[in-house]
Amino acid sequence: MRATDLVVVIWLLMAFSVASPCAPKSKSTIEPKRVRPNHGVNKCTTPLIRKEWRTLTSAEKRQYIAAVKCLQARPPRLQEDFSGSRSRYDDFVASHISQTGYIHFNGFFHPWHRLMVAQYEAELRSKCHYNGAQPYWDWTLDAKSEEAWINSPIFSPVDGFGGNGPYVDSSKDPSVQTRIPGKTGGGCVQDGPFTVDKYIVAMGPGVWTEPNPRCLRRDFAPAFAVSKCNGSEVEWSQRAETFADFDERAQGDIKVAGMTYHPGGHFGVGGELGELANQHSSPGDPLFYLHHGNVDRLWAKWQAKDMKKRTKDIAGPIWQFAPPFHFLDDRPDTSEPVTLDSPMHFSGLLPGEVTIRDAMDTMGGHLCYTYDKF
Ligand SMILES: [Cu+2]
Repeated sequence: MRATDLVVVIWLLMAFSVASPCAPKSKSTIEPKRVRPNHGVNKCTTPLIRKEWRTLTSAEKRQYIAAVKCLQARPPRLQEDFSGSRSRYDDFVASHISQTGYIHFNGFFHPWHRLMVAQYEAELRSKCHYNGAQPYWDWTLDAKSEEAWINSPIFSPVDGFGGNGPYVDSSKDPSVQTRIPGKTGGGCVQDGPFTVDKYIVAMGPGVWTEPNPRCLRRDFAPAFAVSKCNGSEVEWSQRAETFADFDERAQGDIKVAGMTYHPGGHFGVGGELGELANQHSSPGDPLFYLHHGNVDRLWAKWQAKDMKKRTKDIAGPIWQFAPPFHFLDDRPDTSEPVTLDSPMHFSGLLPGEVTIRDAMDTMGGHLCYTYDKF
């Protein structure tokens, strides 16, 4: 076979194996309203509209949380590879854990998390009878003061995700990798729908996907959150002219001083001991999807300023911690950049292979959602 033939064959194989990240995998999961043909002429005419958590009605909030709990009760599909996974919800955690070193502090960060959240949204709908969109958490509304942060409606025990854990002194805990100033909690979540009698974090902390059942912990760091998740931080990142700059501003540094809003949301809730602060196993806290919903919204908002150009603008190294994220001496100091054709891996969470191109437009290709507000 000539090389050109081979290219065509590979292309054809890819074209037919690239399944939609949101595509139902079997008949039982088909959502009549959401299935679109996959012929390259897809028109996303009725996108799901993602809304800010506090604008949902009480009933909508409860429906969303009920759907999350439903996913936490559905059987896993990836347990053969990740023995700790006890539910379909845990499969998402396992996928993130196993991919962590390939999707943070490189060019895959924004597109990978976009598809992960879209898949989660699709499965809440197809497997758990949820008929809304994935909500997001605009933390700038809560980062106005420390009191506002602590009292955010997102932490409501009645129609939210529950609140902080009791204070645990972690100042001498050697397992803490990042010291977060002003942490206030650290123990098991005390109220709401994800207390230990209602929800078990199955894997982690960190890289482990073996069973390690335990409570969900939170460790609010309100002062830190106020300094990282405020409106001017967001505006500064929105002023970036290129994706390279935008992405660098959103991902920030690994040192506290240089952290920006993405780590801001993680550590503002997770502090030193909370699950959301764990780079690997943070999806074990259901708030992960609302935080990343907002991170995704801010990318979409930035893209919306010049759709034509910015849905094709991607940058960043293939390898984690290569420049401009060269924060560790023992990591590569050069790396090829990602391109629209770079494949993204999900450890079996998504059917087939996808590339960065599949994640560039929230209303193109296999994706069909937008946000209520930019
Ligand atoms: Cu992540």
